Amino acid sequence: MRTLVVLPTYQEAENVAEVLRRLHAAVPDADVLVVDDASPDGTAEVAKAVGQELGQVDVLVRAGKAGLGSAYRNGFAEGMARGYEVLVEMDSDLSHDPAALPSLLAALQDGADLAIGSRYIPGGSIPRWSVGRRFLSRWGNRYAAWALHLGVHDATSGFRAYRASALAGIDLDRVRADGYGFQIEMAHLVSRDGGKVVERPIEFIDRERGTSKMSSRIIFEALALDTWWGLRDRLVKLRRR
Ligand SMILES: Nc1nc2c(ncn2[C@@H]2O[C@H](COP(=O)(O)OP(=O)(O)OP(=O)(O)O)[C@@H](O)[C@H]2O)c(=O)[nH]1
Ligand SMILES: [Mg+2]
Repeated sequence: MRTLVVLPTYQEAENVAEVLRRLHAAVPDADVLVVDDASPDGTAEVAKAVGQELGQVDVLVRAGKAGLGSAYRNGFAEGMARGYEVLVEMDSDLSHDPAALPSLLAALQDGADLAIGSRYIPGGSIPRWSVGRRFLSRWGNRYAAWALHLGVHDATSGFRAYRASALAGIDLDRVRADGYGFQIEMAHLVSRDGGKVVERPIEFIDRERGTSKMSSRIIFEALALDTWWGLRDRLVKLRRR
């Protein structure tokens, strides 16, 4: 299946070269689209230079920092227009090991529409997270699964592969959420449309270099949106009765 890995970057000059090299080694047939938001640290230049050397790497530079969800919406639209059959989401801070990507792609070959790299199924792990962060992520996920009737243990994971045909039914311009909320919203939309969502275990490595762009705003956005979508779904069902 023709595969495009969409790699959003903001201030990842220290990580992007290694991510691209490891991706190339793990999935030599896949193409890569780096979506960089004009990172002041020169991430795009590093990506272009390594891309020249490896091949199959395009770099889309946007005007300024517009958020993770927006970068994926852009990258997916571009990939669909170019006719890719599979679109992959992955962080570019080495938290997601490219070596795990073949197992996600194999799940799509086996018929899944969305394969999520999961920390919360047997075999999955987050070795270096603090108790506080673990708690927030685990319970945030439990809440999202409950509010949205999602049969998924790790709906906030940003390491995943989509079948393009499953994305085609989703109006990406109407997907509004940005961080964790974006991941939850996309899983919700694929499964609501009858898509088959599966999870495969991953080990999530905490970033070693560069700085986090995660904020409390992103966490509250996700919790508020889960609640709103859950209530909306229930209202729609009630009205249909
Ligand atoms: N293009 C683009 N990429 C972004 C933006 N915000 C974050 N990213 C990228 O999205 C990925 C995830 O962001 P992180 O800052 O690592 O967020 P996180 O993984 O939840 O937090 P950490 O635990 O600190 O790594 C990274 O590859 C970032 O470079 C943005 O506004 N635009
Ligand atoms: Mg990260």
